[in-house]
Amino acid sequence: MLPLLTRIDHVGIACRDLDRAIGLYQATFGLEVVSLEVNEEQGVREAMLAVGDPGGAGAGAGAAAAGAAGAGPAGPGGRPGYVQLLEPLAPDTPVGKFLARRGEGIHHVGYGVADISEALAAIGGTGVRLLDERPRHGSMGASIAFLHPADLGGVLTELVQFVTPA
Ligand code: CMX
Ligand code: CO
Repeated sequence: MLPLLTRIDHVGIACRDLDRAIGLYQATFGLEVVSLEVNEEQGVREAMLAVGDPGGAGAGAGAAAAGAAGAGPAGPGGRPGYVQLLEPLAPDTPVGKFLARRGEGIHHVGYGVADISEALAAIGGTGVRLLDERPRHGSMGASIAFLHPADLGGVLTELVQFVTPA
């Protein structure tokens, strides 16, 4: 069996105050925000901060896009790793419930896959429960899907297929 996971894409971190968390990661590590989005479907306001060179000259969203297109010294697939900071839009959302139950901290790990539909079919065949039967819309235009933490040693796991801009 081929390895389905191509790389570690991001670590998802639940926080109560996104702006404060961004400030902490900037002040402590000098990381830069390359994407700031609201994802209503996932119930979050979120920031992606690139770890490593986001793809060459300059920084910011443009550099991240260049990295995503394969122009920079990023990982396989041309995308750097990220810290994903997640603030819930409401208490009754995955991150809102997580904060109430466990407090701030690591919420999930996102792994790169080459073909998310194929990966879901293969993983579903192992008996691990899919939280998403079909891919959903994730940050920076990616296709994402989640796997149940109870079947993966308590780790909420996300698959990420980054769609290279045309
Ligand atoms: N990691 C590990 N375990 C988790 C978890 C997490 N992030 N979130 C919840 N759980 C556990 C709880 O601890 C609890 O376990 P116990 O019953 O053993 O105590 C159990 O799951 C149920 O907890 P819950 O609060 O009732 O949560 P739900 O069952 O309603 O939902 C989950 C849990 C994982 C199915 C839901 O959060 C989900 O569908 N997540 C996927 C979507 C998501 O997280 N989106 C936000 C991120 C978006 C992005 O990355 O772009
Ligand atoms: Co994520």
